[in-house]
Amino acid sequence: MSSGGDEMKRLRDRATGDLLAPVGPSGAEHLAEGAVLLRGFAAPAQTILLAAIREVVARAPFRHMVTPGGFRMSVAMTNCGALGWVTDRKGYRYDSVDPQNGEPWPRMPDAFLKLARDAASHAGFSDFVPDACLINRYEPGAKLSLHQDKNEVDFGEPIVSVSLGIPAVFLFGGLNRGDKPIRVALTHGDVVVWGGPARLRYHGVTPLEDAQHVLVGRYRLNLTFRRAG
Ligand code: MD3
Ligand code: FE
Repeated sequence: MSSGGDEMKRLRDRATGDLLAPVGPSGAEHLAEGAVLLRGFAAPAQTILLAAIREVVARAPFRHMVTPGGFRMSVAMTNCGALGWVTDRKGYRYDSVDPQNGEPWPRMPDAFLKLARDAASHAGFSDFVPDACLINRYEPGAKLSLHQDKNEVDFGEPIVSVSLGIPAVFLFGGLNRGDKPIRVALTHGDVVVWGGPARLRYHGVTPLEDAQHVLVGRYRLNLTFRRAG
């Protein structure tokens, strides 16, 4: 058992990337039915994950997509894996090619696949094989409005999310847009598995506070692993 003070210190050290602080996994937290938070689960793989993100981004650069309503998203996005999530004036969809260059998305790095599968199995989903990884990049002020993820074919499959870099406040709502969301602080290394009855809940991210992370700089990176097709 750790006191509340210890937990506050641990969160603060991880938020700033304090290399001398303990950053490893620290047990599963049950957020809601179907939603499991694995604090620090991705921290042991941080170096290889960040290198792999660089390689993906070299081939498929971050871009600010435009919603069907014509709004430029404040979050910059790219994808890897067989399918990638895209939005434009025509709508939202998964596509096997990057519309920016007409080429297939970069393949999913082995370290991504392993992390996603390990996290899903910790949360009770033993055969999760994602075919899509959406990579979101937030800078201070960027936000993601409340939405549902409904473009995937099988809602029985979970989504695994990995947070890296500066902290964010995640909004976790209900099955109706008007349901009051709970707020969850997500910081470097945190992994959440969203399955079962949590899979279709509304969620979003409040505008990011300005901060620095020693490895990632003034950004938050979020990986979401999905079985899209
Ligand atoms: C809860 N990304 O890319 S990850 C998204 O932090 C997205 O970048 C956010 O929402 C981010 O679609 C949140 C956490 C997340 C992802 C998918 C979910 C939570 C979810 C699907 C259902 C319920
Ligand atoms: Fe989402």
